Amino acid sequence: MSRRVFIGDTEYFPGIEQINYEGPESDNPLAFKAYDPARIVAGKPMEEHLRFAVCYWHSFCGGGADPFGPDTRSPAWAKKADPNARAPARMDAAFEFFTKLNVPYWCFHDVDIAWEGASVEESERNLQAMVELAKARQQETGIKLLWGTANLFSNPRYMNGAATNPNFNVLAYAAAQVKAALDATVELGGENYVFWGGREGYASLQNTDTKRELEHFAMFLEKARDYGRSIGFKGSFLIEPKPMEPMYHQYDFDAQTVIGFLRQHGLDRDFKLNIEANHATLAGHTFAHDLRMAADAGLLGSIDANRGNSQNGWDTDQFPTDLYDTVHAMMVVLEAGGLGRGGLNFDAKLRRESTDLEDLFIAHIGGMDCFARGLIIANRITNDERYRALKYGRYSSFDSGDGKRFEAGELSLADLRNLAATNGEPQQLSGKQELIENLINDFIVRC
Ligand code: XLS
Ligand code: NI
Ligand code: NI
Repeated sequence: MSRRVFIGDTEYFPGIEQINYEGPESDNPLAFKAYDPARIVAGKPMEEHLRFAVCYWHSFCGGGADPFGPDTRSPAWAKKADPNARAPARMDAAFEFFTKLNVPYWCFHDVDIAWEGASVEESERNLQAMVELAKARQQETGIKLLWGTANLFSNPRYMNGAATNPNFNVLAYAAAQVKAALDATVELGGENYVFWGGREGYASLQNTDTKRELEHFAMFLEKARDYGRSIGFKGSFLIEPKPMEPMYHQYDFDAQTVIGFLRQHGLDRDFKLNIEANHATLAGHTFAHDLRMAADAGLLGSIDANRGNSQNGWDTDQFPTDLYDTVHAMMVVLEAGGLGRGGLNFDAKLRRESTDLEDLFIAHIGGMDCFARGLIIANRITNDERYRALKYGRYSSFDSGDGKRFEAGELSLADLRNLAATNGEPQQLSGKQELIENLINDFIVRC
């Protein structure tokens, strides 16, 4: 018996059936080669490690437009002129896609699923209507919400920022949007709520009181946290760092900047980080670096999975296909004990030139397989005795004796000086970087 894989009255991806795992030998472009949801890795099923989500904005609102030309795709769900008809059609298409792809989660901004009205009340009503439809679709399909968020960067009113806008009335308007988006997230059982500070930053230091803006930002987050908790939101609030674009400088520059900010304002009990690969690279780091900094702080919340392009310096939001990158990312995730209530959201878009309906499936399948392989390989590496000895064995001088006493805070600077004088010139210990790199490549090839 074939399972019904589309929702509502229209099939938006005709000719595409349920995507299944067919194994590494399959040459079917519409099948998983590595992502086998039920396969046990490190004691739990792959789907529980990876918790994949599809993002609504790129996949169902974007059509390929760039600053030099319009959309190149016009799928059936985007063709209806009346937003009252377009928004539900888009949602049915989205839930058909999630179901056929077999992802457990989705993510959205308020304005992706509903359209802004002429007043706060009208926008709230539009959103509520679409939340009701989304709730019904979630119940029919079993697909869940990884996170919701408010778009506080597209509307021209936010050109000077939202929570950091010099105009209080804009800040209040942003708060209205966040309140409604939090209501929507809670109504849909969302596991997290995201803040990406798109225009929370500045274009010119000359006209900006950065100190005051950052204080407003912290106060705004505090009030959002209090409201979320008051309506029963139990999940994590997440900040998604990004150093620039659209602003010349954004306050949530990178993981370490955000960690410092959260701790400074006592927000680190409720807020964690949503690390996006391409944002980390824009900040001059690797994806794994920002994951590692968040994990070390105990604040790794969730991941926006994509990749940039090393030849240019902007947020290209490509689908992740670089195995080396996903292996390193999953090493951090496994060593951190997993993503908890977070997941892997494909904040990625098709290239403008990819215009077939099936391309959206192919792109996600590639990304899911890339992370599934990354997980399998990372699990083998992180359990390998040679890897562990090379990485953790380097610190063995702190495991006993004076090193251990130092870690316990028992040695003063003068004590350290005296030990140096007694022990003499330290023996050099090789970092063995090439050996560990070779080991990782051997694991990748043998997978
Ligand atoms: C943009 C961001 C955005 C957030 C959600 O660069 O990645 O899509 O994930 O607002
Ligand atoms: Ni993102
Ligand atoms: Ni991005």
